[in-house]
Amino acid sequence: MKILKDVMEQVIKRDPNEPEFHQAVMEVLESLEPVAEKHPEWVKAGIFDRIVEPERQITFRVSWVDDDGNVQVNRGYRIQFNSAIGPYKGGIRLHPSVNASILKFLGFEQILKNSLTGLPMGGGKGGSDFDPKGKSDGEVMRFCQSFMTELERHIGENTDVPAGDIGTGAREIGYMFGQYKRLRNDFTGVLTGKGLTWGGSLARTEATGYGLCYFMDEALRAKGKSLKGATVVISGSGNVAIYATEKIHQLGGKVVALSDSNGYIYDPEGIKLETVQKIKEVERKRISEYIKYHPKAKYTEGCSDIWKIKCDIALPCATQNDIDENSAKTLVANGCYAVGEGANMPSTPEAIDVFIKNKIIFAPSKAANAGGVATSGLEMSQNSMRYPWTFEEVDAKLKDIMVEIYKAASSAAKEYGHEDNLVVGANIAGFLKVANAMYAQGIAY
Ligand code: NDP
Ligand code: 2IT
Repeated sequence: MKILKDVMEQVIKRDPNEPEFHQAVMEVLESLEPVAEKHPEWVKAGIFDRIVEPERQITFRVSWVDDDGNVQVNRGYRIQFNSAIGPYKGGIRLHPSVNASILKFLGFEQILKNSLTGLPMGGGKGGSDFDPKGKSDGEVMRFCQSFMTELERHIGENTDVPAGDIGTGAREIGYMFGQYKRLRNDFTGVLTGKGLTWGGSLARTEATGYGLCYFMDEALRAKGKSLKGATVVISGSGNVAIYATEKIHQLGGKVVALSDSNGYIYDPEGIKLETVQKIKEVERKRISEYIKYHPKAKYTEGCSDIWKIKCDIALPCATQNDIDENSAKTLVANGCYAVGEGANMPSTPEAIDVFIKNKIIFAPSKAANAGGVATSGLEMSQNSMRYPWTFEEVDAKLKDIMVEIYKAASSAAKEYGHEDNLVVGANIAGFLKVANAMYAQGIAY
């Protein structure tokens, strides 16, 4: 459709050096063609032109002093992408690869993901090219404090509520929250993923991984399949991968491989999660350590060959563009029948084509990993009420939300003529609510 092609061209022209952002926008715009045809009033009101441009993009200097007394300078970002249905909401990524392209792709995806949760949250994302790996606790603390010294003025419980992402876990959220409170003298739910004794929600730590499994459980059931007895390969060994592994095991599947950016472990008897948690959550070491505890398991340098391991279900839970066309073909050739994206945009567009053409049950990230931000939304509710729910209450709500997201995505796919295509379904279902709100609120912003 010409209008959507024009929007895409404008995006590329405006920021020619942002390939990840282009990739995310292209996929969504392609899905939205039938919506644009049905809603000429949205085309006329420039909804498509406006949704691809962040409402506000903040870049700032983060200077801090390392343990040797040297001054270090990083770049901080916050992309406040869309506030049509609620305050900006999305994680903070701390990784040396962070740049505007990556954070804009993540912020853009977050708009539709947050809409899919059914909770009132707009889309945003932030981060820095700071690498927490190998830094002391003191260095991480000083970085986080400096980062928040600037970010503080741009966020707030009704404005923008950041959370964790790659490199930002409970430790970093703690240091950032402490600094926010110090500067503002205000104890509010300005961040999610907080500690349980200071406003955090039970089950937030587990939520993304658990939610992914609840979504897959539902998607598999709809096709007469089940997680029970399934062999599962998961990439990554961070927050999402760990709790996806835990839930897969609870639901009767077997996870046989995990990775980090250096390599992967293969344990055909099933990954021993306590060992992974000790290595990753307590000691902050590399996944290669696993074979010291379980010598029958195998470690391989380099992470991309993990997709050569024969499996029924693949759950990429590390980072973007982790599964390319060749890996997708290998997975399919080895009999894999379902792929659930725990990470954001872990499959390249060519890989997605392979999955769709081969009728693989393909659960796209903005639907499948929405459990994390959904539970952040539940943390915000509990903060507003000043009343915490039990683990069981939060977990039950998370499960309901994931089932509803599956239903919304699969029925939108069917309604718009793409039955079983959850990529199209999730994009449309997420978009409709945001477009309606933008239209109702008029043109500015
Ligand atoms: P963590 O920092 O806890 O773990 C990240 C994992 O991915 C690590 O094992 C890391 O390995 C690996 N990884 C990161 N970058 C690369 C890379 N460039 N190449 C290979 N491996 C890499 O992050 P999370 O588990 O929180 O996040 C994982 C994914 O899930 C991300 O895409 C994130 O955006 C997404 N996500 C997270 C949510 C959350 O609630 N935390 C919610 C929804 C999505 P290494 O240690 O070697 O870097
Ligand atoms: O990508 C994501 O959805 C997250 N990193 C979680 C964001 C959040 O606000 O909980």
